[in-house]
Amino acid sequence: MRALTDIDWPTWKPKDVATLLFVVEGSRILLIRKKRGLGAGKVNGPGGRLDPGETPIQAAVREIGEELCVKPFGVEERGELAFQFTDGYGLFCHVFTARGCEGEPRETEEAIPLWTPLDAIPYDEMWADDRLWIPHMLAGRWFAGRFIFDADRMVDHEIEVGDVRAPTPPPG
Ligand code: 6U4
Repeated sequence: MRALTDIDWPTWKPKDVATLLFVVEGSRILLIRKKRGLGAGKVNGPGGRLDPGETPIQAAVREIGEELCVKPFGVEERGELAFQFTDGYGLFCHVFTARGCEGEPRETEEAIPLWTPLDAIPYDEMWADDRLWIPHMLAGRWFAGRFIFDADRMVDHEIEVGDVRAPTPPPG
């Protein structure tokens, strides 16, 4: 499959469900340099796959705790992303923001913290889709994206943007 139209989205099931959580505090955003896992070496938000029995928000809070040793507050879900890879792997991702975090972010085995000015987000070092939806997230809009990736090359995409959450439930 090479295009969004090759997929029957109403019956699409991801292999994994994951999270991203961006602490946005004043004019800065907390990013990470990811040291291992999917996207190792890239700049991204803290996050990872859900453990069995976890809700997405529980997973998002746990992951940023494990990766950066901080506890976020004012966490809200802001969007959702569906990634289908051409090798067959599929990942659904819940995206959250937080108003702040308790503790000073620390480097761990998984990630290096990067407090980044909002006007200097290093999109060239991030997944190709991030530049398409992070600006909507920062503007307070709800977004829902679908993407086809061939390894780390984005080969097709679509993004719906709105003021409120779309009524369709996420898969998984
Ligand atoms: P391990 O190493 O088993 O702990 P885990 O942290 O569970 O892994 P990981 O990091 O391997 O999961 O992969 C999931 C993460 O990758 C999620 O936080 C979402 C992120 N991710 C994957 N594709 C992405 C993409 N195209 N754009 C993006 N984040 C992506 O912004």
